[in-house]
Amino acid sequence: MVRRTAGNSGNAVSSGQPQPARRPRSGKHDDDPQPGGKLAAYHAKRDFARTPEPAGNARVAAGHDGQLRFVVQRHRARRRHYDLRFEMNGVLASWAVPNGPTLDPAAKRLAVHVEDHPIEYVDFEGVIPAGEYGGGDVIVWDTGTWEPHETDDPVAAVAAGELHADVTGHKLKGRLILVQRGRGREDSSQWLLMHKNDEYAVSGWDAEDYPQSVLTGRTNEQVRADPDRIWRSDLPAARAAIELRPRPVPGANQQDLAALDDLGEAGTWEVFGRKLRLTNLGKELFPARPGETAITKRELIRYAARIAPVILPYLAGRPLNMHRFPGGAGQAGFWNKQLPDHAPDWLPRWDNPAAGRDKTSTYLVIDEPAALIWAANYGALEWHAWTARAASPANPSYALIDIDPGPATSWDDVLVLARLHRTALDHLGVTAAPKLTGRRGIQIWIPVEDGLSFQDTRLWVERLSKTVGAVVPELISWKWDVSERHGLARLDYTQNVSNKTLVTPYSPRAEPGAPVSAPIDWDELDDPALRPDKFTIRTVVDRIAAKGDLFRPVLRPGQHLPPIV
Ligand SMILES: [Mn+2]
Repeated sequence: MVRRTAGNSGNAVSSGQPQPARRPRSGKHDDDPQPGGKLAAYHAKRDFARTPEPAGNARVAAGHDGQLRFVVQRHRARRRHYDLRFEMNGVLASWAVPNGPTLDPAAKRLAVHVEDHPIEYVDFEGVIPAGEYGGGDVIVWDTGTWEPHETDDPVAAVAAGELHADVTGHKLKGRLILVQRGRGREDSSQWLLMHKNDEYAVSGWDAEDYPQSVLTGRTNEQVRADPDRIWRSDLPAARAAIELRPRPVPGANQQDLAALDDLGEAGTWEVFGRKLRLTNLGKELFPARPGETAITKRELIRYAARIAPVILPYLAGRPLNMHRFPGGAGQAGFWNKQLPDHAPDWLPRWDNPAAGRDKTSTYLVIDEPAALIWAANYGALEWHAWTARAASPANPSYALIDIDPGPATSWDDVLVLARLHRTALDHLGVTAAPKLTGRRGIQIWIPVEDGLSFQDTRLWVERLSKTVGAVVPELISWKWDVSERHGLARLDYTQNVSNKTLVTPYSPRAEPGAPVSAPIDWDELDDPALRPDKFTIRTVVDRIAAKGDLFRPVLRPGQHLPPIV
């Protein structure tokens, strides 16, 4: 029924030639930095002052393993349709498919060949304003990698009117076949899209039965209601997706907070659907910074109640190590992992099946906001959740880069190291988010794909950090022993290990003024006013209201860690 594509065009490679195992991405560095050529039609239709769509003049981040990407977007414009896009020659060749792609081998779908889109569109999800071209909502309905079948010149295959694509997506798998209708006629934009009757074929399969974004789990309706991300086309693709507008911080409401203020030294507070017995509310837990007042336990609990909905995605499902300072931050603290017997029954918890005889057996898991209030009342000034989920304790969700300053390391040195990591991660095309520790350092978290071991993340971070460290050997020591480091900084890849934790974003630190481990925008590394303990429990909620939660990129689907050579 369908002819082979290779060899139909003068540019195509003969089908008799062996196929490369993996085709290197072509056009990674566009010859034309202002891509007027390939993207002229795309640019002509859009006003980038109005639409959040990517302009496509960003540096293009390297793909993973040099594999070609594809995306299918569900787009509710004047008419609902699916946009099927294949990466080739540095752009996304695109078709609009009114009824969507299918795994049904009996179906033939109309597919209208439309203008090439920029590579950055592969990750675009959001709302195009009414009145603009394509006005409506867009989700990333499916995405993954693809390989052209029996050719290594997909551009020529498209020019010849027939493309066979082996796709590996979340929803779509197997071979998609695109054939141009009425070749040689004037209207050549109409194509047919089919699925080969291969092992992935499913009769009667309908795209509309799978309405959620594979990127964020959201439906088109949810994106329309809360279009929270846009593309910053001036940033590398791996970190160009940012909050479209500040998100409300739906913590405890004014009435709840007023009730907390009205409690005396102790009392029962009803919040987030739970009744909590609070004690010693007037106690000073954090010494004052110069010119400020000390911070009481009531103020810490108030902060926990306001930040809980923001911080919950970073804590939920993860065993929590509590750094407790019952005497306040001015006195020595200790690690408390074991949930005490007196903890109320409703507190979410996890029994570690691998716990040894004298090891912690039951951990607190902050699966609901009230659990954080309980921890704060229990004297947990710092909240350190596991890198792995309780459901899969041997598999980290994040790779962690810990820029751990030594006594001789200046803040400028820390910034130099953080910027070098930024450059390296950009180069690798890896999405990551930085945060201040609230003390002296900076950490970088990288969401990783399911199934990696701690050894995988540790070795990868070691390789990355040693590569970075080699650029500035005068700043770095690799010695274990603090006394042998001569005050130099350490890039502590060994934090990538089971049951080791780094402070959770937005956790307070047990220091005067209650600084928090605040996520930052990558650009803030260039802000001369940035300090590692700049934001406190008194200021960070307003910062989130203004800038959004800058750490959300780590909640996106995990990534394959590309080889570092
Ligand atoms: Mn569209």
